[in-house]
Amino acid sequence: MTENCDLPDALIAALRDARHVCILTGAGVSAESGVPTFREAQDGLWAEYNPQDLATPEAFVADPALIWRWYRWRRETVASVKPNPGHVAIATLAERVPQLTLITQNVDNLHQRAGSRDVIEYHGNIFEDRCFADGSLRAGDEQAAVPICTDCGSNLRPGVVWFGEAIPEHAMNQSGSAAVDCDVFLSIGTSSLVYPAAGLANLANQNGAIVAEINPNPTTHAANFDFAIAGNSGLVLPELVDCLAH
Ligand code: BV8
Repeated sequence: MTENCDLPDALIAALRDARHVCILTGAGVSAESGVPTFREAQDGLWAEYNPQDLATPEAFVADPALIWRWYRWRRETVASVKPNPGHVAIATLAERVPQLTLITQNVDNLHQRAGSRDVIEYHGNIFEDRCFADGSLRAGDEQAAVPICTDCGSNLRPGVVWFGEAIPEHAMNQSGSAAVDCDVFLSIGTSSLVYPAAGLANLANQNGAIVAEINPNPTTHAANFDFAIAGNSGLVLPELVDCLAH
């Protein structure tokens, strides 16, 4: 640790020398904005449901109105919060390194609202409506219990990737290329339980990148990383940007 910087010297040096930094974020980065993480128990009305059971095409087919109520509740929650210093630090970091690729598992649009550009939305975006039949982007009737595709009459669905569904091809390809090419890979605010996203850090590591995780609760992957920084992203990331500046 150098003076005024509590982060590992070797990590800061690797970031200073990096040509290409790749960042993968998960729900933990949005936690400090007040968005419950994916695995935290949901409050109130939704406490009886497991998100993993709701975020599936089968659940939607079985009860589209229930799934729309869940996503509209989540949309309201996310629309009512603001990006936190962790989101802002990632947007700032993109201006401080030659190339930064940001891959997010989050569907909440908070990185974009913090100023990040070219965000790879690995699991889609909760604010998009798509035709259930062909996946095309549509503008749904917000008052309808289950909005209908005006083109083909199918139900509309939220524009997220559900369990059992393939990652959008462009997101998959761009993320894989960035993981292979990057010099430093930061895995931030994710339990690293959901694949194929959780495999990206290992892919980067196999291709010679320095890999670090930032999470108050070390994950099962922590031992495989070069650095496991136990801390909240809203505190660690602004400090990381500050350390780089000095
Ligand atoms: C697919 C959108 C195949 C919906 C989500 C092996 C290989 C491939 C697939 C699989 C495999 N094994 C199993 C699978 C299937 C499955 C899977 O991974 N299951 C898991 C549960 C084992 N994967 C899939 O189904 C994927 N699709 O593989 O398709 C295929 C191929 C071809 C054709 C057809 C099919 C699709 C997965 C996408 C699911 N959709 N979200 C929605 O949001 O409603 S995933 C969902 O979980 C969210 O996106 C979330 O981001 C994501 C991951 O969770 P995390 O972000 O990590 O959040 P979590 O709550 O778990 O953890 C938060 C962390 O933050 C914690 O560690 C906590 O300590 C930390 N934290 C808290 N506070 C802070 C903090 N960190 C920093 N600072 C803080 N302040």
